[in-house]
Amino acid sequence: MVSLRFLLCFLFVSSTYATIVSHDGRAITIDGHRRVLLSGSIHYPRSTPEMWPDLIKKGKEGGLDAIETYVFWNAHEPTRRQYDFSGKLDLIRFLKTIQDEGLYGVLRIGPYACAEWNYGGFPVWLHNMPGMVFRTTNKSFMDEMQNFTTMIVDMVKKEKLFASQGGPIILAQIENEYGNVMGPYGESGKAYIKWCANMVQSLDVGVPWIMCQQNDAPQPMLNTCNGFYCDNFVPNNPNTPKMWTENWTGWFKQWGGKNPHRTTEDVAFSVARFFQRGGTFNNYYMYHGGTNFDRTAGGPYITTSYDYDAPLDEYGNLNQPKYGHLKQLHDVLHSMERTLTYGNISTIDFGNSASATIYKTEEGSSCFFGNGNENSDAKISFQGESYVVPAWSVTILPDCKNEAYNTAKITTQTSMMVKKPNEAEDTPSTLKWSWRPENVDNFILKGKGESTQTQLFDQKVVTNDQSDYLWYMTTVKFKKRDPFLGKSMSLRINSTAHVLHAFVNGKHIGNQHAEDGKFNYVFEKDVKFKSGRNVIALLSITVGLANYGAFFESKPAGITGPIFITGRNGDETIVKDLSTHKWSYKTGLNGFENQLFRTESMSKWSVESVPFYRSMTWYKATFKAPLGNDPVVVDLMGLGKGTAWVNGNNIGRYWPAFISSENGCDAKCNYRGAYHAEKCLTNCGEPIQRWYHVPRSFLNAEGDNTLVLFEEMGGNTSLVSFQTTRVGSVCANVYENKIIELSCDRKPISAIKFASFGNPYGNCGSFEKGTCESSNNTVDILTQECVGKEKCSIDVSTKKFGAPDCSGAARKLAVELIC
Ligand SMILES: *[C@@H]1O[C@H](CO)[C@@H](O)[C@H](O)[C@H]1NC(C)=O
Ligand SMILES: *[C@@H]1O[C@H](CO)[C@@H](O)[C@H](O)[C@H]1NC(C)=O
Ligand SMILES: *[C@@H]1O[C@H](CO)[C@@H](O)[C@H](O)[C@H]1NC(C)=O
Ligand SMILES: *[C@@H]1O[C@H](CO)[C@@H](O)[C@H](O)[C@H]1NC(C)=O
Ligand SMILES: *[C@@H]1O[C@H](CO)[C@@H](O)[C@H](O)[C@H]1NC(C)=O
Ligand SMILES: *[C@@H]1O[C@H](CO)[C@@H](O)[C@H](O)[C@H]1NC(C)=O
Ligand SMILES: CC(=O)N[C@H]1CO[C@H](CO)[C@@H](O)[C@@H]1O
Repeated sequence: MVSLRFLLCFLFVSSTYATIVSHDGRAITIDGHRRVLLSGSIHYPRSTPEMWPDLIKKGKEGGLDAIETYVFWNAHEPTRRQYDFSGKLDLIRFLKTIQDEGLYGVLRIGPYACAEWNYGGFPVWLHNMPGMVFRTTNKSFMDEMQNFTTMIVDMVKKEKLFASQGGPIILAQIENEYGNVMGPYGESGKAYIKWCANMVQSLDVGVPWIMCQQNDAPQPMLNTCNGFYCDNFVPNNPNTPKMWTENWTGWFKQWGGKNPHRTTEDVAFSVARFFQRGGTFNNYYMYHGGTNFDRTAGGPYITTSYDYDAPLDEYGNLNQPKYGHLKQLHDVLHSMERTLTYGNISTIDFGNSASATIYKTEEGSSCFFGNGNENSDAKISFQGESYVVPAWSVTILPDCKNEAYNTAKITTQTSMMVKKPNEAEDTPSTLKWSWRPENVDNFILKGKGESTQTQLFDQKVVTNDQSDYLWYMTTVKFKKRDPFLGKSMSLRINSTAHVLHAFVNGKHIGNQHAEDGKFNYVFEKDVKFKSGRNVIALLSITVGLANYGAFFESKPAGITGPIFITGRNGDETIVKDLSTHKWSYKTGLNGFENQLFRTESMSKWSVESVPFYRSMTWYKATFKAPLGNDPVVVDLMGLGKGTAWVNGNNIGRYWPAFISSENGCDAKCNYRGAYHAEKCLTNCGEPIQRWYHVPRSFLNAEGDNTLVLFEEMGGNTSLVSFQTTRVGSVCANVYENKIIELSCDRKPISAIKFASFGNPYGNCGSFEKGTCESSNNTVDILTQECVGKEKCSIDVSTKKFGAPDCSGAARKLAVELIC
């Protein structure tokens, strides 16, 4: 083992040496050796280049072998043949950072990414090319896909980043989860997959290509599994190893929704079971989710935070215990690499969903005891010993005798994160604001845009997705004696606008958006029209374009109609169809065009009578960067919906006014049983996202910083404040004969809040003493060993804490310490 690792390190530093990556039916092989590979997804545009080294280093320390990323076509080619690889989009720099840490890379070029990314990663100009159909044998599509894929491969080759050239990339991916949606594409879909395979084979990258969720992946493409569990997955070829390219560590968030959590025990269970059943490559989706800055969130309605409940949180802090519990699992799996990849496999079925899997080589054996029963613990007798495997867990015994790891027994600390106020000097308790109105008069009073058509267009077609905003405007004339006038009338719009604001003759008559996961709704409001000319101005706002499903590129966005005015005259309903009226269009808003968000913007702002709850309003404030290195967030509670910038950097859309419903958070979170979307929800009755990440590199450490908000719906800026996020307290609750590491993540431990050795109960933040407890002063022992230090390692034993009589039951140490 040691010599193999040493050899690999050597290969990394001397980058002129090629690494031979191949596979057999058992595993990916690197220079002829079968490997157990643990990989984690980190998408480079969802953090900043300044954050990358720390994130990747934490991945390595967490026991990962590889970092995986998609490539985001629409970010790199926002306009056809005009490319952007700067800043967060510097793919090569990201791959070199992976290389510098000595990790492998998995490059999922796609170029379809899905990934809750705007339009799944496809540029909207591509959709707007004549006759375009995505992801099938459409020549225009294939030409563009080949052009982009080839360009990426060429860039990566030029920097010698494929393992075959001595670089870190051991695997590449083409297409993405196509098998899940391919039915509706019929025969063309099948032909398209063959074309994809041939196309990438011709690019000659020297490492294997994977196609995830693609049962018909042609050889030599490796088909792999994505999902919450992949233990039952069988590759489509005996020569393809069992690989899991997306193991969902959590789930994403949607505006108006609830915060999903996937328990640490269940993620560990799914991975251990996958390896128990012969898996050898696992990638966590996500390992660090990060942030959907700017307009990159997919959708519709996906939030700016892409935290994903991943092992590293949105800001790059360790999400404990998930990070540490998985690190221990990785260490155990790596220690068994040889038996797992070369051993003969035999299984014993104990019934009731309990089983043992034995990997046997000449040198020794390794065992997994799995219990898939969600209610009862399994008592297993094996080679003269007896073991208890808790419900919904896997025990790993690297020597088939001693339990080294159980997925349900967490011996890693739980970290409770807190937000701290900005303690920078001269920071007033509330920000001082200036403001300006967004000038909408031309549109809402005059109905004047840039182009006219006698048709309602899909928003993508008009805007090319250069903006979230599109005005649809028309005029309606009523003669004095028109039967409509004087009747109660309403404006009725069938809308697929993610958010719609409607104005009649300059008056805002309402706004609306879809709810409960639907895409469309009917907007209907009573309106008073006047005789003569009336202006109807509709502002349609996208909140992330759809990113998933067969033919998702044609899912409508904007106002596709029909639009009616209805009036009632006695029993008679009169309907006026406006759908084929002359519609005037205007993409974007003035404030965006004039770049009011730029620090150097010369526009006039007023400090007088800063308004509350005024729609279409720009706000600006200056602030000092919080001291230290802790990640910075801005609390936008009190605002409606809009966009925020810090020093001209777009930190994403915000929408704290969209409150989730009250129900669904009551059930106690039980890790036992398969994960599903309604499990372990939090934040019912609250906004899904209140805090927005401001990466340190967006801030001036010295001097002033500028926050600009564009508020669409109307909000109250009184509570807006900058804060830092860090570990506030740390808890552990472990059985005796374990060693527990406690750490405040590079900060000194300041006090012990609770400690008891015996049978304490409760959860982090609310531990209570039980009926038995050591009479030794546990708090004093821990104070001595931990307080003032950045970390301490506690041997949880009767030797240290005494031996209270807990009626024969195993003793536990519960501790909560303050950072
Ligand atoms: C596909 O691409 C070709 C360009 O070669 C185009 O002319 C054709 O209309 C496209 N659409 C369909 C549905 O085939
Ligand atoms: C992509 O297409 C452009 C023409 O639009 C061409 O100049 C370029 O060489 C193509 N790139 C690749 C890698 O095929
Ligand atoms: C593994 O199986 C092969 C083929 O059955 C056998 O020859 C070999 O001895 C086995 N190895 C061990 C360690 O049991
Ligand atoms: C408009 O929406 C209503 C309500 O959902 C629906 O019944 C009606 O069929 C829609 N009309 C069209 C033309 O889509
Ligand atoms: C704005 O919010 C603050 C803090 O919650 C509150 O005290 C104040 O009354 C609000 N202002 C208005 C006009 O509602
Ligand atoms: C207290 O702990 C010490 C070890 O530090 C041990 O020797 C002693 O027996 C313990 N006392 C009690 C009452 O448990
Ligand atoms: C392969 C797999 O498990 N796919 C699942 C991914 O998650 C979605 C949503 O939970 C399921 O519908 C899929 O079946």
